[in-house]
Amino acid sequence: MDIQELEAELTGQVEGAADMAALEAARVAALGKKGRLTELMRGLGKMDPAERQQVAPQLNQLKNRLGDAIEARRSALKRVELEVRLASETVDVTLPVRPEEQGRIHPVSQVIDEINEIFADLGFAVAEGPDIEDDFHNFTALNFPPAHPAREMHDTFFFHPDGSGERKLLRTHTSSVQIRWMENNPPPHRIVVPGRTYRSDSDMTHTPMFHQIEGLVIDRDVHMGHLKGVLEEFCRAFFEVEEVRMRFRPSFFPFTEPSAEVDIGCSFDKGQIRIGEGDDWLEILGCGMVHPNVLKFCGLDPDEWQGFAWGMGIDRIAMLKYGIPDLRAFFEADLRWLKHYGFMPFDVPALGGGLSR
Ligand code: 2NM
Repeated sequence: MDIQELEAELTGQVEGAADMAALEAARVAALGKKGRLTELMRGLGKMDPAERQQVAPQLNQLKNRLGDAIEARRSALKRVELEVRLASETVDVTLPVRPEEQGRIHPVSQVIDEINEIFADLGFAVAEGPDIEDDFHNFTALNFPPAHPAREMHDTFFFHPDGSGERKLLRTHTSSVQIRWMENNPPPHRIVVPGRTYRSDSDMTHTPMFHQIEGLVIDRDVHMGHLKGVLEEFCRAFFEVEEVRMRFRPSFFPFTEPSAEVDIGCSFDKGQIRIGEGDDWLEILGCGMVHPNVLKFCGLDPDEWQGFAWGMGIDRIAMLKYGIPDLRAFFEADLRWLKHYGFMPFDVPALGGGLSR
């Protein structure tokens, strides 16, 4: 048989193979054990030397060219196969999630985000610190006297003494973070500190772990007028009302002097509470001018620096704002509760257009 004719036929089969299976069949038909070219090459043995010398190189070259053609076809088919797969497996990530997203943001997380947003707008940074504290940052630097009752067992969760005899504890307020911040950053200061806090207390209205947010402003000439302005602005933004009536009652904290507790005006109407109107009062936070001893413990000269601080419970104001009746349900991880009271992940609080929309 004419070798050129054979080459045209076999190459045609290879190049015309529509898929991998057809290509493999073409390869076997040409180069397999009983393939056309293999049979021809087997025939070389029976040729006389002169003829063999002429035919053998032609068959070998044909074998090489066929091999190359098969490889070329194989990679072309592979490329097409990949393109088809990529086209059929594309995912349009811009399509909406279906069914609706299952996850919810816990009301406490949502309210922390809201408060951070309000104070970020006023130029505050958000600071965080460890839940496990030492006596100095939780008590001593905050001007708690050595025998203050709040240090004792019935309020504070203490760890067993470590090798050096030191008793670590779970922070009872986030103020320890303000101390750490003042130790490690140069004044002036403007921070808010949200976080978990712990006290050995458990009943209808107290959980042993709860959340606080505290704020701190230290500068050369800030006074209680600034404190009042900041808290008024906060209450308006947080409760999303035009005006909030506020009342400052004298109080006592070791770490502030003078100290005050703040009530906001509200009304109770058929079990519904309304913020900012009516003639009832609701206590929402404690505050005051930072005690000179606290400034000294943080290495600040009280004759040069002064400022104010405040603290409030997040869980209670989250209940208040979103009408959640039972505190203890907050930490039960009940998915039905979370689905009812939780927030959609994309409902990120933003000041433009109202915090909670
Ligand atoms: C409150 C009430 C009043 C407070 C004070 C400080 C610090 F570190 F600057 F001394 N941090 N937080 C403070 C003041 C906290 O919570 C009811």
